[in-house]
Amino acid sequence: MSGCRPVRRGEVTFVLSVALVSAVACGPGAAEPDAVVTVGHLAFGPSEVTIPTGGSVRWEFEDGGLLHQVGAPGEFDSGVTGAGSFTHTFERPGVYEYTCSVHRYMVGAVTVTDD
Ligand SMILES: [Cu+2]
Repeated sequence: MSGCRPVRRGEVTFVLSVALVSAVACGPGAAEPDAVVTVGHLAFGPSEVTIPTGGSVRWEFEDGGLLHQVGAPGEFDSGVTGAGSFTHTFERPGVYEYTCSVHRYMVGAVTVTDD
């Protein structure tokens, strides 16, 4: 019954494929951010967040389509948008103050700790 072996190999390959797909789905790209900031009502909420070095912040644009931008010169720039989200990973510790280029009074800060 030499036909049994190919079937077994096939099953093993299938299990490995599933494991690989799972690993990809749980990879860095799908990881939850360390902090989420809602861009709405002409403000950042919360306006200040603290994350570890290598952590990420996701800004979610939820202001009824009103255009906003999230950016710190030389650091990150979401572009002007009225929907969706923008995620940035902070590789160096420090305090990153950012604004909305459309509404300069919208200000926020990300503190990246040195842990
Ligand atoms: Cu704005």
